[in-house]
Amino acid sequence: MQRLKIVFGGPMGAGKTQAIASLSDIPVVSTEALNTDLDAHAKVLTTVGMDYGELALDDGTSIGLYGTPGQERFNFIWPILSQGALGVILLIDHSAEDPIDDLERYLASFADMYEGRIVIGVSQIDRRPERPFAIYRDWLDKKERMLPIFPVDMRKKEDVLLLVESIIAALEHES
Ligand SMILES: Nc1nc2c(ncn2[C@@H]2O[C@H](COP(=O)(O)OP(=O)(O)OP(=O)(O)O)[C@@H](O)[C@H]2O)c(=O)[nH]1
Ligand SMILES: [Mg+2]
Repeated sequence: MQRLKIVFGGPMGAGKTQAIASLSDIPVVSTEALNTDLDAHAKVLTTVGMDYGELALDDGTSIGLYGTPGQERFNFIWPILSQGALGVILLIDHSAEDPIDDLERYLASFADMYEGRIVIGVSQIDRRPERPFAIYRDWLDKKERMLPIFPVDMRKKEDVLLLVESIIAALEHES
């Protein structure tokens, strides 16, 4: 059986762990610890190693879902987890102080070490509805980065699936 891998990256609180919990067919293995960096994000738990889940597609293909820790002090883990991945889903927290700065920094890190397909999901839009979604498109256009980008809520399985399918569709298109 073919074994495929998709990685979730992005800042603290964007919803990487939640995304895998929403989509996985198996109980998720996660490495969460008490968050001691409350300045970066107020949530109680944060990933300190990785999350792992699995998704079976209709054709029997099984996809391994890997979540990275968002804190930049763990950035040495990002390239290790991204090795051999079909694609990276970069999640951005729309309600963060400066989500464009997050996009710029995390995209630079992931694009630097990973040559494959990258898809962007912007979560937490409901928590900051007055901020326009167009800021991301405008920034990507300005930087001439033609990456697919979607507004998503990681608590919704169909939204996570949309991101995964966008990576798979791109691969089918390429092959
Ligand atoms: N309101 C709202 N909450 C969301 C949305 N997407 C995810 N969440 C919630 O936001 C929180 C995100 O937390 P995590 O999934 O732990 O974030 P993470 O990206 O794994 O963070 P680190 O492991 O610390 O890097 C969870 O409680 C989710 O349920 C969204 O679109 N709107
Ligand atoms: Mg996490």
